[in-house]
Amino acid sequence: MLHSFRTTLLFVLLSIQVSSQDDHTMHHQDKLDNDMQHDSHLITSGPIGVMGDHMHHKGTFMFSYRYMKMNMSGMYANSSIVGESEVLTDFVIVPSTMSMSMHMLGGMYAVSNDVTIMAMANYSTNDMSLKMRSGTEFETESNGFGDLKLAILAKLFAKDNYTSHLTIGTSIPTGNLEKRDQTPMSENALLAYPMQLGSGTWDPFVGFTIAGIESSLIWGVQSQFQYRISKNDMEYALGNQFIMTSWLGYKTSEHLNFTLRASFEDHGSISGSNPEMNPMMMPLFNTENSGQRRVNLYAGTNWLINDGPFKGTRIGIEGGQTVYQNVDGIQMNQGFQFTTGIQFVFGSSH
Ligand SMILES: [Cu+2]
Repeated sequence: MLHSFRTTLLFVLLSIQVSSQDDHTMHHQDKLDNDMQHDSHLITSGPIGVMGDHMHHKGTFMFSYRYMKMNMSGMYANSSIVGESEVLTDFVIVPSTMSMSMHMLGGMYAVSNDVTIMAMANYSTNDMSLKMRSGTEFETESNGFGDLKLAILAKLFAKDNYTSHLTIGTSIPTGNLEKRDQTPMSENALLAYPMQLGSGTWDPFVGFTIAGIESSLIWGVQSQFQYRISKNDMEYALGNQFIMTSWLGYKTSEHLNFTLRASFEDHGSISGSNPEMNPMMMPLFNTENSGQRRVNLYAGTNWLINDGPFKGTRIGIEGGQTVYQNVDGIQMNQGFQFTTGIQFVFGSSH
């Protein structure tokens, strides 16, 4: 993981050097500003499930709202399904299903043609149904604001038909780490790690995005690495995270495109542990059952408005399915997820 992070950085540094030596590309770059950035993050619009895939023209604001939902059911041990009864021989409680839904608000503002700043906030609701060894079933829920994210997007290099940028940011620990609910054991039980709303730490991240267009085809690749500097107040740190995703899309017109996307995620294990969570009680209280690698496939579509008073508006939807997962220990089986959202652009338009 660290290796791919270094490779990305090296690639980025080399690219900066190449583009600064290549003076005659400046003309192309101006053209690209007009074609691909101004109003038109739209022209290369990737899937709505990808964050920070584009930049904006100087003075432009963008406001976005997304809704994301994800379902999990059953348990995985390493890379195969494991039955509830098997889990219940080692633990008192087994989780059966979990659903997560998230409302995300985002803002972007282009300080210059080369620098866009971005902020994101989210509110999520997590529901989990669980079963006890005795056969009793119960449910827990947590909801609230998660961690805020701030980032700077800096343009790296661009040619006639593609553009790329570096993302540097941090998440801010605004999400609650002590969500509780009523269970058969306690009036006020602390919920498992995946039900908590934040990391509890300032987590810097760095990303690289390249996206382009080739007649009716749009494409893009984005990688991001997030690092946990320290443990939180509850004496643990979530794992570092590496995500790489790439997409391919087809424009049927200037107003509509269809996309396919694959993503690879590597979430590191939790280090330390919250002393209040009894690791013998249920798998998700045990930090040995954290850390996983997943591959997801997605299909999506974007509807784009290129003129009139709502110029720059985009409505997108994307659905996906986890097709491969390899988890450390025993964890929940991730299945279907989907994201839908709308983006509005306003401000400077030359
Ligand atoms: Cu934007």
